Amino acid sequence: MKNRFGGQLRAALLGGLLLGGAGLSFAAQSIATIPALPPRSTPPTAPAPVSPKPPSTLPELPPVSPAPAPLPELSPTKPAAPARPSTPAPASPIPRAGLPRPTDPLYAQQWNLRAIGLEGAWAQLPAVLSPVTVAVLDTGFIASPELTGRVINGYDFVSDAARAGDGTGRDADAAGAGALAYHAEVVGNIIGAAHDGRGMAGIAPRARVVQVRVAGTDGLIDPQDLADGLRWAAGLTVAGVPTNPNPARILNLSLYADFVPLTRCDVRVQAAVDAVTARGALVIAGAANDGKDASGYSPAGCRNVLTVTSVSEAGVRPSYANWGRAVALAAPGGEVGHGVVVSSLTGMGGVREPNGTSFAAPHAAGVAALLLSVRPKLLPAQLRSLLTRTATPFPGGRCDSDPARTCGTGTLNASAALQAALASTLGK
Ligand SMILES: [Ca+2]
Repeated sequence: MKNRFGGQLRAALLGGLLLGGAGLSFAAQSIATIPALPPRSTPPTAPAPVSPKPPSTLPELPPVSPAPAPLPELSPTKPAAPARPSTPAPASPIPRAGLPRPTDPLYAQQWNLRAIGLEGAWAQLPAVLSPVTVAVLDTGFIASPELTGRVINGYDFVSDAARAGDGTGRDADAAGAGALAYHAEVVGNIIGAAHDGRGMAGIAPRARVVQVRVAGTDGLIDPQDLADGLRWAAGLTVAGVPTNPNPARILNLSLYADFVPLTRCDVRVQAAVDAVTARGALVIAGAANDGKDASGYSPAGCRNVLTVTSVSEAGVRPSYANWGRAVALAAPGGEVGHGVVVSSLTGMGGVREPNGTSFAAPHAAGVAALLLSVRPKLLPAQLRSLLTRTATPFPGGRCDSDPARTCGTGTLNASAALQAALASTLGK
């Protein structure tokens, strides 16, 4: 097993959290001395709510019951459209307002957003969007200015006080601690950073993000903490923990469970994934960064998980990115020296450029949030189908010269996925 405190520290940190090599280079930077974002040109507004109770509680799911009614079964392997034939949509009077091209200064460097056709997706959005909540199970809550008013301090599921770094085991404060605390912040920002003329642009800039802490300060994740965090995030009951008032329909896991062999999906994680899927939440996971078959990893190798690996800007698999039949599709995760540019409070100049499948998965989570914002009743299998069948084929039809090293159906295509969703009444 891994030595978390000696010479294997780096390897341990690369374990639970799906960081690429360059992702650690900023980990030890000072928090206090680096301004996050340029000053506002308008008067400052009230500080972001950081309590577990945000001002607008808009649960997307009905109140939890001990035995939630199961949703209709859908095979993940069947295309969504034939599974439930829909009648043609009547001509819609809803104006197509669209989101304009962001003016955020980092946007020009966000090649990853262009790579998934986001401008085409944003342009298709109607004026009125359904509220969407995404849970990020990761290093915990950071009050990111990119998510002001939309980021929720969820719950701290790290049960081992020695690894939690906050003096206690599980508690109601999910605040991140330690040098890796930026990881959840960055994942959340990729999903939902505001289009506000500052910092970066996010994929779903109106989505709400619930930060659920499952990683210790060592970056490692206990499988039971992960399983309980998954259930809680989707609004299911967890013994000894108050029910989540902001249940999420999309759960982003840029991690894998430690302390278990990497040979199959851990049964505890699988049971939790199945439970939240039945509840109507889609689990999206990074494939991990060992350059290996993802099928042995939890959750990447689990049933009902949309597993996402990385591609470079050229649209091919970086050597670190896991591959194989467990992988559903690819999204930009960058590579060493050419990562994903993001806002981060503790990054140099308020910016980081990490790489890894940690940063590929939230692309799919963000696009899934856009899909739910226009089709709020889409089921996990339908979301999965929309995302995978609309993916852009890899250059030459494969992500890697080795045909065994597959990366799913292609690279995430936000514009095509949204177009397909809007062309259907599924989930309306
Ligand atoms: Ca921004």
